[in-house]
Amino acid sequence: MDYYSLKMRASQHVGEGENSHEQHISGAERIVSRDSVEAVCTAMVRRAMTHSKGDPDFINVKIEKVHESDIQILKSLPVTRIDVETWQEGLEKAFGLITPLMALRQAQGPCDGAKKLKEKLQDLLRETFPMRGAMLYDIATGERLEPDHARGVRATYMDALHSSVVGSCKNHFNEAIVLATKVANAPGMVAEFCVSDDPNYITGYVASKELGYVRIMKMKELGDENGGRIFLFDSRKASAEECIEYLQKKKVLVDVVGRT
Ligand code: PML
Repeated sequence: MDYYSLKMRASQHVGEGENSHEQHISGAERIVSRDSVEAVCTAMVRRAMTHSKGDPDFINVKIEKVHESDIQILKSLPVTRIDVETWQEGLEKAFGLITPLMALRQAQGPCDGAKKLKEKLQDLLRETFPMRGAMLYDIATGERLEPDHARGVRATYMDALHSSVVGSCKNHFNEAIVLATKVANAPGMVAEFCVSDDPNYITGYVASKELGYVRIMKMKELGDENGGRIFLFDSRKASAEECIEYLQKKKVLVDVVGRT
């Protein structure tokens, strides 16, 4: 059976003169069978036209045929959740899960190693706020590996297997578990750290093949527009090119099992 990849992005023109630019409003992507293409396309346009960020000036929908033999099927990462009282506590939990994985990098002093890594991670997270895509950070060298630092790296060409729902609203969890599963399977990937950039969505996650998908129910203050993704990568295990090629080109369908 042949599949089709559908991608939608909508933007709005903001500013005047030299300061004018296109601002992202909404985006979505699916990989579906031929008979769902029309309905999914309609739902994507509806999503773009009804977004809380405002009316789009520009909607781009791209539809491409995908051969079944080019698709990799993955089982979703196991999901666990951590409930916290405050977003500060949530961030602490996330840092606590991720820093030991970064510590593989180099011999850190036993006392201040974890503290330094946490500070590093906090700095990196701040750097992701203005980026559209994710940061690709090499834990072996401490370097950022995105070809374009302002844009970052985007994981794309993925969907949930057997997903028949044609929703016009974004479902953060459903989209994130698919993305995180693809990312965790990329060559050389160590872990992912994600804080949503939706001001109305405060749940975030950390994920890796070893950790699974760990939902942390509060990771920022409600109303805060800042969010971002860090892909922690190990250049001793794969090349950045291989990893980026997989994230941006490989077609993946994720068999999503369970939810917490
Ligand atoms: C996003 O879509 O903005 C990121 C969502 C991250 C958390 C999803 C969840 O597990 O609820």
